[in-house]
Amino acid sequence: MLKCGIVGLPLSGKSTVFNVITRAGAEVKPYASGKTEPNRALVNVPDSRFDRLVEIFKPKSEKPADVEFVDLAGLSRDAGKGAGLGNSFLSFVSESEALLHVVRVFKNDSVPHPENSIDPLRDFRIVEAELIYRDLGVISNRLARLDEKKAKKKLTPQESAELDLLRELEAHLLNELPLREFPLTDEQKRALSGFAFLTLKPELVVLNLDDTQTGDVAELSGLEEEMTRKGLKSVRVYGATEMELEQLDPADREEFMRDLAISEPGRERLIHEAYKLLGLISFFTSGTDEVRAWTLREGSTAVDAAGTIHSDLARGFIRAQVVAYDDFIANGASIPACRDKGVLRLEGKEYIVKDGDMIEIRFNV
Ligand SMILES: Nc1nc2c(ncn2[C@@H]2O[C@H](COP(=O)(O)OP(=O)(O)O)[C@@H](O)[C@H]2O)c(=O)[nH]1
Ligand SMILES: [Mg+2]
Repeated sequence: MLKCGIVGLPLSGKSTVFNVITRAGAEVKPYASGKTEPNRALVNVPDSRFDRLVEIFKPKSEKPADVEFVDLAGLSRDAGKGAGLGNSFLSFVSESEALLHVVRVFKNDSVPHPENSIDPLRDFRIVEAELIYRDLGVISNRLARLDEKKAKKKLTPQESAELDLLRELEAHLLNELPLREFPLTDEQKRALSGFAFLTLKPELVVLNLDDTQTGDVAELSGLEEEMTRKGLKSVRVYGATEMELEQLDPADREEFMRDLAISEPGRERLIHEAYKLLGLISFFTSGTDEVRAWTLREGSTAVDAAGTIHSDLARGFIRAQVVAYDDFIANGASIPACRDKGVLRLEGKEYIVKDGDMIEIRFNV
């Protein structure tokens, strides 16, 4: 199950954004609570291709792809050094595969700001620094243990390599840079995966605006430059307004969206961006029993796809019958027509699955 954690300063609008995405109705309030247990909700990934396949096959059951969103308690200055909720909060972040970082841009005198002024760049840097401190802590614990061992006996070659790499990463973090800005090989990334470094996770910045803040927003100039420098992507959300929007009926909602010049509701925009950010693709299994969308990481093989459905399908994998959704639709949603045209293919284990593939696994166990 894919998990996306929402981080940000207290009162930046994290629960509001969570509600926009999930319609879960989590509590939203103008004061910081001492709550540590996060709000969680599963969200279906909106996909018009899936909807069309359901219309075509009229299956007995249907299941879209889903992502879990976790709304965490606010991260304050010095959390990484153990202040406030500190470590209990950070343990929830480490179980997320991607981060949505909510930054307050909106002005609202009835909502206090923990730093007492609206300054998105400063707020962004406070939270980034806390994530960096936490990763530094993880590294120094591990380095201490490796050093202790080294004092007693010789380290294995892997341990020596690990020690050297961790020292470099430590120096990098001490320059206040996240690990995602450190050049790591795929092999090194794999070796480090057990540490669940927070600053290595893909991150999407969510700019939470008032509905008066459209076009060029003066408050954003510094932060937008910083994100460009860091190669981070951002989405603009009118948190409070879009939360209300989710409660309107569709016609009113569309009018509202036109006024704000937003083409896709915040909910779908955020889910789609998170999905892209994570390098995720969908493939489909379809028939009259069930139409289902499945989530895979880009670059996964046909066997990985089989294993996502069921471990037996991966174990007894023979071949995958594949047709691209677009080809299927272009050929009148007819499998025999796809076969005649040669767009229905049989693929082996090593086939790299593409977004929108419709797949049927042939297997034998
Ligand atoms: N004006 C305005 N107020 C907002 C916006 N987003 C959140 N708020 C208000 O800010 C307060 C804190 O929001 P909440 O989502 O609970 O923040 P959290 O502490 O980060 O979870 C609430 O009173 C919200 O109604 C926004 O986009 N505009
Ligand atoms: Mg909250």
